[in-house]
Amino acid sequence: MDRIDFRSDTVSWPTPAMRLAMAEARVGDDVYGEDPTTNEMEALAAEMLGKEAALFVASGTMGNLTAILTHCRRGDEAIVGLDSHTFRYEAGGMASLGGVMPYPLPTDGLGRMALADVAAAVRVDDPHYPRSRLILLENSYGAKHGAPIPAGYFAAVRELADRYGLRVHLDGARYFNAVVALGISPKEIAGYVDSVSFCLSKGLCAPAGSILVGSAEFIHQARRVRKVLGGGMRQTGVLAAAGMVALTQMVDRLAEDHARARRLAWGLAEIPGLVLDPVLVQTNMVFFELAEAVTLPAGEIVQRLRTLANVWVDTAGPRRFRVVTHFWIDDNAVALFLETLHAILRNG
Ligand code: TLP
Repeated sequence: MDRIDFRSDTVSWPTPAMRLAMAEARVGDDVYGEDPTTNEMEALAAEMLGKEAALFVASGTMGNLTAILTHCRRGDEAIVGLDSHTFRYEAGGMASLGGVMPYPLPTDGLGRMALADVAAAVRVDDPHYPRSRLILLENSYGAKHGAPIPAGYFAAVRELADRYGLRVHLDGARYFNAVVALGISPKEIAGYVDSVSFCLSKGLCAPAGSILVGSAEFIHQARRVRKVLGGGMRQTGVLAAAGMVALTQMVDRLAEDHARARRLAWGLAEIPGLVLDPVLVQTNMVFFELAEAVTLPAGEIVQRLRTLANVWVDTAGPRRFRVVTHFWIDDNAVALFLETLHAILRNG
């Protein structure tokens, strides 16, 4: 990469193996169901998560929206974390395009809605209310330091959903980060939810795309919804070739990103003026804050890191930062970031 970019794992470039695979990809028209590489990737994704079928979509946002519009009718309600990506950062798509009403609930330190809150949010059948239809979950949970939520929570939500006749969709943008961190099979959590969408273009490094998995009937319906959203993309084999590399070569190595994020967090904790709890870092995200004594504005720190070392980080609040590790962040990048930030804070 041409910079040291910690702003997100979305910034990761395709790997050399991906570029090669893309150049040689066999392609066809995917709207006709004839793109061999896309078909191969969808079959592999479904198999990895233990679901019947899969659908390639353009982005994580499209994966979640396609799932919501497939599960819900207009006037249905989706119970969702107040700080989840789907509620906060997907432009209100479920409401604006689907007529689906979100019912946001607070989440705990790992990003879990309390089961009692979820149960209390379920509507009785009354013409005053929307119809409760869907529970939306996220794993790993971005707003809670990328926490990997253990499988037991999903088992409990499944039980609750079955009790009330609700569907469950998981925004698994970083699903493989979660399962690698938890040391479990990708089939386990997926087994408790009706659908999962996960991203190829974050830590897995593909240039674009996400995959939605679920039952054969669900994916059959989702294919129509994707078409409505303008997501019938023709020769997607070029992208799916990178996706195949992502699924076969890039999953296990996420553990390296997590270990590097932990080392980075412990390094930050040693710098005077920064506040964080490195123990919270379980996947590839590190959040930290400026101590009260620091007078330099966060925006100035961001600028100086760029100017001095071509290191790019993002703020996540007036005195808060988020840094994310990925394939293109190596130990030298971490060391340069720590050194430069230390110097900036020391010099004031
Ligand atoms: N997240 C991006 C930004 O939008 C914040 C990032 O840099 O983290 N679910 C989750 C949990 C996500 O973090 C994201 C992207 C999405 C869905 C949406 O994926 P895309 O960007 O592919 O639509």
